[in-house]
Amino acid sequence: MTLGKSYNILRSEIDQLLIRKIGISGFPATLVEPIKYIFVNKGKKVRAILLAESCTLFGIHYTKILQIALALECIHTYSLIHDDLPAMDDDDYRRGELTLHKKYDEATAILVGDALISLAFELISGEKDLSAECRVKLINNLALYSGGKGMVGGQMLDLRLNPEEASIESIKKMQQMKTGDLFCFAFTAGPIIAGSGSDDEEKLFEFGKLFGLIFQISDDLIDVESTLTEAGKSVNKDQKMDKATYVDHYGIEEAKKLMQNYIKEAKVILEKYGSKARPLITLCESLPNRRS
Ligand code: GRG
Repeated sequence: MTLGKSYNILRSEIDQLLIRKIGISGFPATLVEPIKYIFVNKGKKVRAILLAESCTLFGIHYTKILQIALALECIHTYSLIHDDLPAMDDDDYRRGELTLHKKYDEATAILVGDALISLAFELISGEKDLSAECRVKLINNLALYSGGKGMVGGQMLDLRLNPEEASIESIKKMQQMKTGDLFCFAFTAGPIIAGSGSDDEEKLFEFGKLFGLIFQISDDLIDVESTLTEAGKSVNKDQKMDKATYVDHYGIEEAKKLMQNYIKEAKVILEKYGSKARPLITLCESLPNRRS
């Protein structure tokens, strides 16, 4: 994924803002330290970048939306912390280091996740540069996209989906909720902050859904291709855990074709934004080649 140096400043500013905010949050040191451990200099911060690019479409500079972008990364990070817990995926490593519950303990991991959820809503509600109406809309969207109707609901469907019986419609729905909905928040934030109207919101919502599917397929492909054995057979974590994925359902080559079709569809949606959409198009096109 082309998320190289051009976005390093944004990533670093998100990290610095988090450090400042938790420094004055009144959180005990026993929360501050693990939050920094899992967040600072970790992860691609792709959702923050996409939110910034959604704002670019409407001529809004990223420095104006840092607090909203940080809120989104807080929600995403909480989801990964909780996803790694023994009751869910039971993972030992995340972002190249020990998962939070392995580095600290399960109670800390649960509470850090909880604190990040509340912090996200505190950040948006406290963004004084945005109108009250805009803040409420963003808060409402983040609650919907990250909650039972969105990411959390998708995670629940995922836990219960039987890969042997799962239809492609049920896999698509689960992936869109689990992974796609946070992207939808990122992409619809631009038109909401710009106050550009429901047509742009709807278009970028559709774009977010497609981006989520492309991202998820590329994620599945990273999993499968990084675990291919010499005999050409793959047993990855999702298969071991009986998870339903696109790649499992279609096979590697068909999944790749599907991903290219989604990219074409996604690019059509961006046509109306002309050259301002170039960075988003480049990001989309780079997804099939990403390795992390
Ligand atoms: C536990 C409430 C709850 C939700 C978990 C998103 C999620 C829902 C679980 C993660 C499972 C997973 C690996 C999904 C694939 C797509 C995805 C979200 C990958 C990780 O996102 P990246 O690549 O991670 O943006 P970084 O570390 O770069 O932030």
